Amino acid sequence: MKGIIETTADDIREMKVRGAGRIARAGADALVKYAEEYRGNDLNNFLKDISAAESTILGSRPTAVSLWNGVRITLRDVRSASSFEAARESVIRNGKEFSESSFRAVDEIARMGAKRICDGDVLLTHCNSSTAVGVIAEAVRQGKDVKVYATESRPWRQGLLTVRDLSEAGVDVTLIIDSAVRSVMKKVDRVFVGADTVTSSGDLINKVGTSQVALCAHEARTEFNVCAETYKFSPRTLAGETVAIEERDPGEVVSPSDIPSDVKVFNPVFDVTPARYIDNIITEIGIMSPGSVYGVLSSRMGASTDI
Ligand code: RI2
Repeated sequence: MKGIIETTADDIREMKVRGAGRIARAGADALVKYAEEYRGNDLNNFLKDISAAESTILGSRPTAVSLWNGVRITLRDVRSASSFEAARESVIRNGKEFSESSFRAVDEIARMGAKRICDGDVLLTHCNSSTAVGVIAEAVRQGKDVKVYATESRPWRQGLLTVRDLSEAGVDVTLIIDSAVRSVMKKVDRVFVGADTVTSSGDLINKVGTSQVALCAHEARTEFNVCAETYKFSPRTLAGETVAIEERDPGEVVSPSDIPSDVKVFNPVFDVTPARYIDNIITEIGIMSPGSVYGVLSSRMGASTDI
């Protein structure tokens, strides 16, 4: 039987658990459970095992830095611990703290982001971001009358989750296919999307199609907002790394029997929206321009590795 680490990595890889925030919490929670249930009391063995667990979790999906930050924060004190018990305690404490602060960040973003929505606004969102949905739901909870277009988001159709979430929150929501974005954009006042990763130069990596939504918004002079907890900011890009864009199985797009055998299928999961198409990044520490991401990352990296 697989243990909590392998099961969690499989669930993330197979998208049974999905969404950048959720996978980060799942990774942290799995490490907490692993530490709680660890049998043994030797520090060196624990460090070896927790490193293997870290690699397994991080090997599940490559793009969302939230997962990397969640794991890194959970394990930030483990390698400097002076005893097995201190090491184990640090994983449990830091992992729990990360998950709790992640939920708090989503709530704070909902509160701040909702202020940017005006009564009567027409909004658009892409894919299924719990953070962006939280902002819209909070505005409606405050009594604002809004209409929302939600994209289907092929191939996984996460838009169906979004319309269900918004409908349950009492929002007037219309589902559109991804290629209808430009057709409706002139009617839209504001776009709200989530984030998998935000780079040090303020570029956004989010569900494939986000960059097309941003281009359409730019053309129509519609405000484009990114809802992102700061653990979606990538310290790795500050150090020069580029973000790997996950490619998934062609079978997610089309059944092989429906196309000639010589046809290739390209299935990238995310794309890059350049900072110049982004008006606001709504975070739990405030609403900022993409140009401010560098400062947040560098000040935090300077003081500590805590994001
Ligand atoms: P929250 C999702 O990725 C989408 O790209 C979404 O915008 C992003 O995570 C953020 O989601 P996927 O797991 O953290 O569906 O805001 O590939 O829920």
